[in-house]
Amino acid sequence: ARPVHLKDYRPPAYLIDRVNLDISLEPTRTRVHSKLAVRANPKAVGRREPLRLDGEHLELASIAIDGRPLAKKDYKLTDTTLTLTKTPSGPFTLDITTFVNPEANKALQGIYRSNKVYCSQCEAEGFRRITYFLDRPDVLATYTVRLEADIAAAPILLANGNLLERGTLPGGSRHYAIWRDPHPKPCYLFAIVGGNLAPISSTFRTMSGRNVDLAIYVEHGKEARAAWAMDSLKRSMKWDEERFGREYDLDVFNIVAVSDFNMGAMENKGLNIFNDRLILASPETATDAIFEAIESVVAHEYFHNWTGNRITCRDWFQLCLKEGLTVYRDQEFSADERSATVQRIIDVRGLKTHQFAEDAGPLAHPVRPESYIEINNFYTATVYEKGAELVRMIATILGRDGFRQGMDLYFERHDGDAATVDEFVTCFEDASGVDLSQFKLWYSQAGTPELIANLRYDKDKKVANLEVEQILAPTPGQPSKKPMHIPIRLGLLGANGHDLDLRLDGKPLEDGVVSLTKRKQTFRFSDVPSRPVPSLLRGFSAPVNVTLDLSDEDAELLMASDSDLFNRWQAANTYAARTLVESVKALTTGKRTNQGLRFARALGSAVQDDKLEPAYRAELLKLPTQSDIARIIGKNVDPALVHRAHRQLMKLVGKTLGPLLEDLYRDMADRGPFSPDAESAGRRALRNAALTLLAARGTPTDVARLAQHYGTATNMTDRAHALFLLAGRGGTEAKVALDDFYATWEKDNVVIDTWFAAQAQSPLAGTLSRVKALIKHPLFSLTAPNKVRAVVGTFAAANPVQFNRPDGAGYAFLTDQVLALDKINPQIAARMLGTLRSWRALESGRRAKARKALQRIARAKSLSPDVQEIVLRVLE
Ligand code: HT7
Ligand code: ZN
Repeated sequence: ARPVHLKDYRPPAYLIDRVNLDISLEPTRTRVHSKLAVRANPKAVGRREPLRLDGEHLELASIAIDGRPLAKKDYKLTDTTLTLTKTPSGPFTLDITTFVNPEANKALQGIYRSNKVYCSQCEAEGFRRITYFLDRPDVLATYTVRLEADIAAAPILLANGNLLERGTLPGGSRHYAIWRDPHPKPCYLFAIVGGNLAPISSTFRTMSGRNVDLAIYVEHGKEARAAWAMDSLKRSMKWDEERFGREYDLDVFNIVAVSDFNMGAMENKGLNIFNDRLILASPETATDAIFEAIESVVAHEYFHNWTGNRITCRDWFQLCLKEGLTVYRDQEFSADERSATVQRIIDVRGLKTHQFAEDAGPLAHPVRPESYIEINNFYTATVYEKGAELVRMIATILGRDGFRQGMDLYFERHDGDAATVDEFVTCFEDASGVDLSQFKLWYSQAGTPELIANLRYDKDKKVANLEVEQILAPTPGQPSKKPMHIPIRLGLLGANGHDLDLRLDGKPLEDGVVSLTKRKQTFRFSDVPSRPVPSLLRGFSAPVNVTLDLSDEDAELLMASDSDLFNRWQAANTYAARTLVESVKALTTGKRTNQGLRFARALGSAVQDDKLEPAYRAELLKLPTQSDIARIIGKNVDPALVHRAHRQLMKLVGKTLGPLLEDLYRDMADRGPFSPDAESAGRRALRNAALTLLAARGTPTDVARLAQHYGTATNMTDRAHALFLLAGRGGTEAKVALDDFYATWEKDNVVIDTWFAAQAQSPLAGTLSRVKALIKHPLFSLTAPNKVRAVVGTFAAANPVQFNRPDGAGYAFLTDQVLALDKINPQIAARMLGTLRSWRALESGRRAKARKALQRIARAKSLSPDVQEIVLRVLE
């Protein structure tokens, strides 16, 4: 497969204004008849080209232009295209009939069957697996869709838009439904569903007074578990009206939950399709983290209606235009619905673990990539999460009102367009008058900038000079980089821990934001009464790493009293990371360090403050992960030593803060019936964080507490938390809990994934053998992405010590799975392979074994473009 380049973009030579589809659903031979209204694109005049349509895995039955059937000589067919050599010069109608096989479709792109339900997934390029089409996002058409199926197999028939008509066909065993979507859309937003599903229904009254019928379709018997998703949907609709002035635009909004799905969910116009694990929730079956994820993903897909659907992307290089912006919107929604600080901590933690790691390795790419072989490989943390950070930085630079004016202009100017990132940024420039040309480098330059900061205090002049240098390390294909525009929100703390008034170059700095635009720049603060402690990058105002040489005392001051609670947490997290990196060094050299004890005590003082909300205190108690420490160490990493250092520090914190943790464990117990609200979830989170550290001490009392926590849990949050900890310890208690969990949930396709994952994540020596047994388990299947993620994904991405076994058996196992998966579902295979991206940072022994595993994949015959692209980039 050849790469596609952004610089080669050309508008389409033809446009398709209207699409009429008639789809007759059959398990192995579904007939798709499409009628397209085609015309030459006035923006591409002079380019008289043959009409070349995309199509893959299709059986072509017939083609006609303006009702006249085409002979074989009038078109050319390849595995991926259908080219019409002669087309009329004016507008014409193109009729095409194809057949597809949903039952055999295990790649889960196009029309497939999940648990007997017919469903579709078209983003990014799945529509070409349904019919021949111009499968690109800048071809926008209105769709009318007639679906036909067996009534018994598919009593529910859904498509995008509003329902026009439905009825039973002569004979009585089949029926049909006709749906019409009046909003022009690219084909990647097309969707259908046919199946035997149960709805829960509700209505929403929009701000202009229209009633919208809402429904969520799930497996029969699981309707009650969709209530939280419905509640989240209604809150999202309201929030988008209030915060962005965006109203929903159809008479119905449907969501369907299916079991087999390549990603989390899909924003098809008026018919969102979801992975069922992100819809179904009850206190007994779902953790607080899942409740939270459901709320944010339901909101995300809904918000796409304006950012993605009504304004879509010109080409796939502009993916962050819809994804980064929509992630920003869903993060803001969650911040408003829950604790804004805790939400920011969770988002930044995720950004660092996933995106910073991506940026530091061979898969680093700009937020707006310049080329790709397989676009599915670019649905990444960089496009999504870093993309959201870029939008947030624009908001930081322009302020809340300036940002809203820019967004309003974007909606007004581009509604109905297939737009670009440049056009988006121009709206903010035009609305505010601020020049964002240097800022735009964030879209084209990959890598995480490193800020080296230094504060010099002149006590005679009462001046604090903050010198900041930005270092932009090379990334694949980008050896040198230009300085970026980096907004830094900051504060200066006096000796008592209070914020000092900021005067930058003699003028008050009201919002506390400075712009770093040069490679090295000094910010001069005047009237500073005593040597201050800088609190940099408040609220994580830019996705960068900061190096600031703080003494332990300064770090402790920030941890105890920074008025910016995000930075208070950041100080604790940085202190923990520094302590862990030092103890890994100590383990390597055999020297001892006392840093752990000092950190533990400082942490205790910070957590003790009961004016802080429980969810926030829980975040303070969570140490950086082992993969965070590996990323910070950066080279010659021995994951076994990182694991040991991590365990030691957990144990030390558990021992040092024992009485405090025991108090928290007791005081934070649920008081009334379960509620998924943020406050109650925060109390459970704090209690479970205390339990984790207490369990790390490993005394018989601690183990008994853990087993009891499992046995007496009244909700899945507590039960799953204990299950993971027990599975990580092993022994009789683990076996009892795992057996009990299995016996309770073996019939539940969603919940049982927790049982798989808890075992795959165990750091115990026997885990690889267990994982090999799990993939043979009757409930496991390589064709079910959720199962693959629960076992293979958890093992490779969340079990650093066992995946990175020194004998390389973890890598060999992953290789076997990737090669097997590639024949079934290349998208998932490529994702699994991505877990090896940090192999070059490993110590030499493991590095050699990982390289061998990667080379085995690279040598394999007939790899998919998905896996081929990842293996080549990772090995490069
Ligand atoms: N826009 C969607 C991204 C997507 C996807 C979803 C399901 C299966 C395959 C997919 N490929 C791309 C989801 C989103 O970001 O909202
Ligand atoms: Zn999205």
